[in-house]
Amino acid sequence: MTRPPDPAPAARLRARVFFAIWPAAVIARRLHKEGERAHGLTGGRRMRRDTLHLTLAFIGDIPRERLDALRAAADKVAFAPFTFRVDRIARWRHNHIVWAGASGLPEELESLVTQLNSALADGGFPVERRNFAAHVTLLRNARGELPAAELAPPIEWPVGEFVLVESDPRPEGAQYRVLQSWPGVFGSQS
Ligand code: 2AM
Repeated sequence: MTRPPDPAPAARLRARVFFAIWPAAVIARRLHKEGERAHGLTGGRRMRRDTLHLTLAFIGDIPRERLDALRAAADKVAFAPFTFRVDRIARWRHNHIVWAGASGLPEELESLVTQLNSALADGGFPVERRNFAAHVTLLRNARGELPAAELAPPIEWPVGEFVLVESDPRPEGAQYRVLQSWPGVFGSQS
């Protein structure tokens, strides 16, 4: 018996969603290149270049009818465009992820996450209680050791917006679809 194909994400009753910042192609290329370098040492599965991102808040699986409330929560966030300096690459032993990020959490990024979490909590959405670990996953299932290293030169990532993304998990790797973006406004408090 053949199984009917899964419905397209937009036709499903539930959506797996998260807020993120998504790099422009030129930045994604550099991040991807760093992943390639690390892969030589650690092995593992490289994330596709067009899927590289930094998650600000992971919501998870929600009824699709709640998406408007999620959008309304994001509408409350005010931030000014900023540059995120990615200057570090490392591997987490506990989950075998190789990631790129920053040695310190930039104030603007922290503010964005704090505002988002607060608006999400007000909207009745689950909020991550663990400390925010700003990272772009480059490799999964990376079993070899990778000494944490500085990126020289660092990658200067201009952040002009944040996005709401729907994830469609597939055996060959998740597919992502941007549902909406919120641009930063110069002069906004962040
Ligand atoms: P990861 O790369 O560290 O796995 C889409 O799955 C995005 O949401 C990824 O950036 C992923 O982070 C993050 N994510 C997935 N599940 C999560 C969870 N339970 N808590 C926080 N972030 C999660």
